[in-house]
Amino acid sequence: MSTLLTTLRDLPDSLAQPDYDRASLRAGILHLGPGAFFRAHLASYTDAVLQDGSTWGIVTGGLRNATTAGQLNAQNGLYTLLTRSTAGTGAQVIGSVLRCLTPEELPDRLADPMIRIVSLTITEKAYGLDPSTGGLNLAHPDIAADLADPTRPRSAVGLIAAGLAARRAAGVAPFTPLSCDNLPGNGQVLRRLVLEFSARHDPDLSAWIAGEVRFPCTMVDRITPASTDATRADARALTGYRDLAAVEAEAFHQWVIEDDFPQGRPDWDRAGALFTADVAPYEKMKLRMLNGTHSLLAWLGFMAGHEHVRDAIADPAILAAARAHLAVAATALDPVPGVDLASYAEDLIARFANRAILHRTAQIASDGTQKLPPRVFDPAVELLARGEDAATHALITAAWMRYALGQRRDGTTYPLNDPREGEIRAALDGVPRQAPAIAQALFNLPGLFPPALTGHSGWRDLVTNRLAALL
Ligand code: CS2
Repeated sequence: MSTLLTTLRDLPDSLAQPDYDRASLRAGILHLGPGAFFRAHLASYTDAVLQDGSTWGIVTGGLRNATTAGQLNAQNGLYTLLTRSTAGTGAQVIGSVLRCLTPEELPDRLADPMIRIVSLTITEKAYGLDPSTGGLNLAHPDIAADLADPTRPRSAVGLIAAGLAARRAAGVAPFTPLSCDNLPGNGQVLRRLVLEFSARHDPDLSAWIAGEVRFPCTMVDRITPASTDATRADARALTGYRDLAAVEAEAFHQWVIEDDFPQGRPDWDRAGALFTADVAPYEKMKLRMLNGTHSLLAWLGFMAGHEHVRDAIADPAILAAARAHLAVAATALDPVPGVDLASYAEDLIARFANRAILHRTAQIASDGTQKLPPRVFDPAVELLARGEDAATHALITAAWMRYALGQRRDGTTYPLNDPREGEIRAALDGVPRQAPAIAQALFNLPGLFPPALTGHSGWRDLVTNRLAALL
């Protein structure tokens, strides 16, 4: 048995594998964030359109470490995507990724005129967004470092600004940045951050970006648990090759993209993506219904001792809370073209319950300070403004507060995995383990809760009461 997936020639016939000529592909996309979600989503959509003769290849790279680069490059960019359902596990070899760049290689490659799209899956916390203003968080360590020295960017925003500056200087048309992270109005957010960043050291560049560069919004969806030894073992069993970059995902996938690509784009619609003029209704639906309920399942489930989402949702009390939240979340949405929200909610329950997907509650429970504003706080503010009680949103907030204590009922501790973990621990240090005191300490975290929530005594009381019950 070969040790690495270096060639497709000898793969078993039963395996779905690229049947296009990889040598004819040209890197037109540079993707920041080569993690599992990218490999299960954008790279898979791109792979699917390559079967139709497209030549859009991808180079990818992370801003931090080069581990994935080593793994993917040793396999020629090829990796296995496992699709898991209760009917079984399918394997497909994805061929759209040509190379994984090291962090040092990224800046020069952004200036390459062949690169026409710079896509991102970097997670919410890596944007350097201040949720209280919607603008740049100057205290974000990478943003601060890049503002001090924009020539050696560490942040995605700094890197994109540097890449656009290099293209402007060289007279090369700009690339189109494409955010694929779970932020409402992700393209608009990225645009504002890049403009604010560049305005601080080069106002002319900022004005040029404002006039020349498009930042389409997207809604991305595919449940993709972190890869484990079981992913790699199953990939090996199904393909015959040891694959260190294998990923696994559910069968469902969805991608809605604002169609605004002046330098061109792959025909991702041929692989099922929806191009539209307005992504916002889809984005809100997905963030508030899928991700909001995911967070509920993660925090309540984790505290109840459920390791995986599929087990959390099999717990009748948690299932009832999830259903209640989905029903309320649907009322705080604009109509979504072609979507029946009640069926969407039922489909979500079935996806969460998928027994073949081992999605750890601890994974989704991470980064709460980044996930709460778009998933829970924004819709709660809207509901309260309409005179409704946002009680399920209060329950999710209370579940996060319980989780933020970092300690299980039996006294064992766990890391919060949140960029504000240090601040949370400091805020709770010495606070009595009683709901009013804990809630007060967390409500006071600077810039986290919108004033419309902390100023609403009825909603604060609901959160405190739910937290008391959870304690
Ligand atoms: C999850 C998402 O980790 C999380 O917070 O809610 O990663 C979710 O699985 C994806 O957005 C599904 O498309």
